[in-house]
Amino acid sequence: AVWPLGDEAVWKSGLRGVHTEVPSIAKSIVNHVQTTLARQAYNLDNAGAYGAVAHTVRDDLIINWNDTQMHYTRKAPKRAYYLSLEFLMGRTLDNALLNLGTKDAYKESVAKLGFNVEDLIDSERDAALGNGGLGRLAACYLDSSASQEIPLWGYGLRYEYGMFQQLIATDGSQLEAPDPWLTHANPWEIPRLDVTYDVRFYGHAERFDDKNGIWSGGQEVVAVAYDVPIPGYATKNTNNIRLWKSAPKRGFDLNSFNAGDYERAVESSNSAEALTKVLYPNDNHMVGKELRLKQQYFWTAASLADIMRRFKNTDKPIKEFPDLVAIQLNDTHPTLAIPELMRILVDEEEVPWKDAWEIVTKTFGFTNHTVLPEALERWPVPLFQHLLPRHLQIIYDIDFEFLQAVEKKFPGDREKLARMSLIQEGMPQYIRMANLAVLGSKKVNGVAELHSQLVRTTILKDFVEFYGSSKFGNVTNGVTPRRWLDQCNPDLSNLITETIGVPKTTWLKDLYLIKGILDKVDDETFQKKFAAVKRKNKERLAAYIHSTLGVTVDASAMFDIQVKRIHEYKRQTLNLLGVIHRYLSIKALTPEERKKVNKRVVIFAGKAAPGYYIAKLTIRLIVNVARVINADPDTAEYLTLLFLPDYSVSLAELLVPASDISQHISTAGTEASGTSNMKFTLNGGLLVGTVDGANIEIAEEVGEENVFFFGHLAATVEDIRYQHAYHPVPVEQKSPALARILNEVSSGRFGDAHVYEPLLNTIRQSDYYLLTDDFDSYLEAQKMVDDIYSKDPIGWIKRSITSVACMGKFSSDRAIMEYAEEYWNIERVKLE
Ligand code: B1N
Repeated sequence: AVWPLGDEAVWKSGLRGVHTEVPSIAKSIVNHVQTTLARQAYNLDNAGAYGAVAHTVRDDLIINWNDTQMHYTRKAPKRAYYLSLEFLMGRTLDNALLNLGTKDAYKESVAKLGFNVEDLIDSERDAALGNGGLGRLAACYLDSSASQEIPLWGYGLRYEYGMFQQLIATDGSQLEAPDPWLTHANPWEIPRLDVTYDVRFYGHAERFDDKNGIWSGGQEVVAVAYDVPIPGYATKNTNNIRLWKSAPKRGFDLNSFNAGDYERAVESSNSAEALTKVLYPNDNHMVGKELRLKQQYFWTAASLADIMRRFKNTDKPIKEFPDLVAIQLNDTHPTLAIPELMRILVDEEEVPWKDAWEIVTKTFGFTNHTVLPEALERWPVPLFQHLLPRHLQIIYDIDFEFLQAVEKKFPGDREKLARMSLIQEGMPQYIRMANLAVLGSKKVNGVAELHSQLVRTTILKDFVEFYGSSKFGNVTNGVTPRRWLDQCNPDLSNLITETIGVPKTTWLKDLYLIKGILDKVDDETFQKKFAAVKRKNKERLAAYIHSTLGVTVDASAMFDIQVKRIHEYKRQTLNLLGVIHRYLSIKALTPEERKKVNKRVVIFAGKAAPGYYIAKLTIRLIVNVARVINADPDTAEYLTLLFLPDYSVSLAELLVPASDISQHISTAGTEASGTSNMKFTLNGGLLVGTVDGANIEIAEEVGEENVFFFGHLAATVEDIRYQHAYHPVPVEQKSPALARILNEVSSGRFGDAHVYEPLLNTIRQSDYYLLTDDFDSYLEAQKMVDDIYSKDPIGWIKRSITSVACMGKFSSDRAIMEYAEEYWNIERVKLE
């Protein structure tokens, strides 16, 4: 190609590549201290040094980002877009250095400037733009798309406040503090103040006979783009997450300003900016707030406008849109993209309705992440009508045509029509977002085999009968082995590399290769090295616990970890009641008998949604039980219970490599997949779990004998709930052990007798999550764990090695390639 601008030689002499050598890295860091930060060696602390290093790495990322995006534009391949309201990124510096392959060079450069690179890495604040698994999955998928050279962009919101910070009050209850993560500039984003779109709310909608329409008036808000580069591992390919910030359309209302009404003038600008202020802190639970619906529309409208603009730059006819664009909906949160694309096509591009619907249904894919009824999104029609009047018309038109087709296929089945309609009848009516997402998508998938099966046979059963089963698939979740093995557990990563004789840059992108360590499962030297890595990781965690909680834990004890959002379906209470049982059992032993007890450190962490009363009570009970247990000299040597405050991605990176066992004990059929189960197993921790979500597939891979399963199966849960309702059996009869423990809590043994009654009553009364039914079986599984861990330590190490070796399937690279090949029809586009 001809050089586009000015003197080619001058341009080229100014361009440079990514920093790889110590002198140039050090020089760039000094340069950023001097100019970007306007500081000097005389007043530079760790935070300042972190800033300068981050800016140097940012430059590297931007160089690869530019080259990648230029390459994608030139090649004009089909691209995928991952629409997610959450991207739970955690820290960036360490990950960027490892993916770029420049960590050693940076370490040396930073040392030459008088700093320690690990300290700088630790001074970074997490980007916590997500609640839990769903948001972290999006982050893993972006890492995998870049690493596997798949042309994919993420689209999300640039929340000014991410997930709240969790504090624990003296009485043990959770307090929430805001997370102002952007107060110190964020070096990992590139503001694109020139990339903006106007987004309309409210106003007036007209609809014509051809089902096209006009939407006017109302309020307009501006979406401003911020780009976050996502470096692939051992490749130059660097993908993008585009996050939207809301801004007022005109700084403020000039009329009010001139009239001297300053307050009115800034009011409208405040309401525009409020849109992207804060992440909703609910996991697996819908909150029907207008502001949330506004966030969803603002984000989908801006993203689609941006996608459409990029498509139009290719000069292809609009009917070829699905040949160049695949859009994946991360749960129903972005479902408004379906009527919005219809609106753009029909109202703005003047595409006939039928053709537009064909384009839409070839473009979207929908991933469902939960079957919990309280999490399924439904919006009241009156609210929707007020905010998005044109979209409501479009939804009614889609619904009308769809119901005609259903009636044709299943004549006279009125109940079926009522169940499948986009509109749920009632006062008020509701719009069912999952139904809309199914109608508007080419394919629908769940996130683990059991979950996808439940989706097909329960919440979407009617749709499977209507469309046929080929529209409904499964893509089992995965996690990125870069962050969740190499970065968080470098010693294990190095041990794997030296053992299998394959370069790290190869096996970290083809995780099945770690099977190679299986050859050494009986090798004593290897076993010792493997065990030493685990021990060191436990000591690292023990040091953290000592420095944050002031508690000394014994790293030779078994580390038993349950970390995830606090939710009744995840049954942290089951674990806690098990701990109380353990405590009382140890206490009942003679000092001599106690010496045979398997020592345990039981660790909980996780946040409760601020409005979730029972979840908050659970935290309070854990903290107060811990107080009693940890102060008891009879049991101190054998049992420690801890609640670590403010769980985060960074804290997970410390916990995941340090578990001997971890708990994934949801009532069967409730946890769609789980992803921390994969992380813990990949790092050599064994699972105590129910036959649920991805636990099942992990057991299939590592061998059922290496997973401690317990509890009722998903198929029987419904029947048991029916029994609870119509033939209730008191706890005393079903599980005397459990009844005794509940009574101990009620008696005030752990303080605040009356406070915990509402929590205890969820178990004594309807027991929706089947704690009484699963308790005894849980204790048995835990007994197995104790026996094997204390009586057969070599056997335990072998189980652990075998587990790690068999985790190849759970790389998010495998998952992203399944989406690329089977859902998006997209190929790799490698940047040379
Ligand atoms: O998505 C993860 C799964 O591994 C987990 O099992 C699943 O619970 C989680 C509404 C959700 N499902 N639904 C949500 C989050 C926020 C929100 O506002 C629902 N999160 C999951 C990844 O597939």
